[in-house]
Amino acid sequence: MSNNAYEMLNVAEPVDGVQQIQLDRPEALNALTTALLGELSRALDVAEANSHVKVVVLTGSIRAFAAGADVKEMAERDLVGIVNDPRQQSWQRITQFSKPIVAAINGYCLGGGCELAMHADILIAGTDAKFGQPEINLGIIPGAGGTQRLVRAVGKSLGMQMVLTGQPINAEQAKSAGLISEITQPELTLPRAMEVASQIAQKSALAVRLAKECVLKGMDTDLATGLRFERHAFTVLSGTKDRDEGIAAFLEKRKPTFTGQ
Ligand code: DAK
Repeated sequence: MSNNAYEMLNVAEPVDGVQQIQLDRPEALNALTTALLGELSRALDVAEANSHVKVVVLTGSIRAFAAGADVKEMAERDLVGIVNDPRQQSWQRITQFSKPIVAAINGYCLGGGCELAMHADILIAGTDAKFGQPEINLGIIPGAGGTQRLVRAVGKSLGMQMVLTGQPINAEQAKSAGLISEITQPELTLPRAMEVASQIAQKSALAVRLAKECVLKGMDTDLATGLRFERHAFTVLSGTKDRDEGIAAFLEKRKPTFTGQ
């Protein structure tokens, strides 16, 4: 069932802990206007507060995950407009979302679209997906992390090549570089993402949240700090009912029932 509080998103009711959010601006290949990013940010606020949502699956259409920031809208923004850019808050919201996001990507995944995909925790793409940072062709550079997250994901040489030439890579290249974790037939991308999300949704929400935080923290810091962060998180989890339940279930040879306590 879809929630029509949004004009450019299809937000499904959560099913078994998984909520699907679909970018739905087909006439512009899901180009990310300020309004679309604002709706996404609002949907994530709602998902963050909803205990029935354990994992979000973010997707677009078969033709495009998202073809970037809306160039027509960007054309209207001068220097002061960019300094006061309201999109910044939406990007911040997406960055700070504490639950896992699995992206199901088909078709064009360019510019801000590629940057949005890189905000997801797990990326699954169809054979026809194209990833790129074409901003250089517009005389600009990526503005939502493309010069930073892309290089961390695919390494310096390929990242630099993509950012400086604007040329996209295909799903095979993205997989071998480590940008995505799996490739599927286009029609199977969303079902596969839902399947992965469902597996995660069955785990302890507390452990999932801290595991996500640890992995992201580790990508941002030196090894010693990351390990210290992991140690603290591990210690915190030792005081949870879910940890007792997980271990008891293993010993009793049954499936655990996690409550998020
Ligand atoms: N913006 C607006 N409209 C777009 C669009 C976009 N990025 N991409 C496609 N469209 C629209 C097209 O204009 C066209 O609409 P009509 O002209 O028919 O009204 C419709 O979608 C279908 O597109 P095409 O006719 O072009 O379809 P094709 O299959 O021929 O080509 C394409 C598909 C994806 C190769 C092509 O549309 C294309 O090159 N699109 C632009 C891709 C691009 O340059 N993306 C990067 C945009 S810059 C920031 C955060 C983020 C950013 C910046 C700052 N801050 C927080 C500061 C991000 C910047 C960017 O992403």
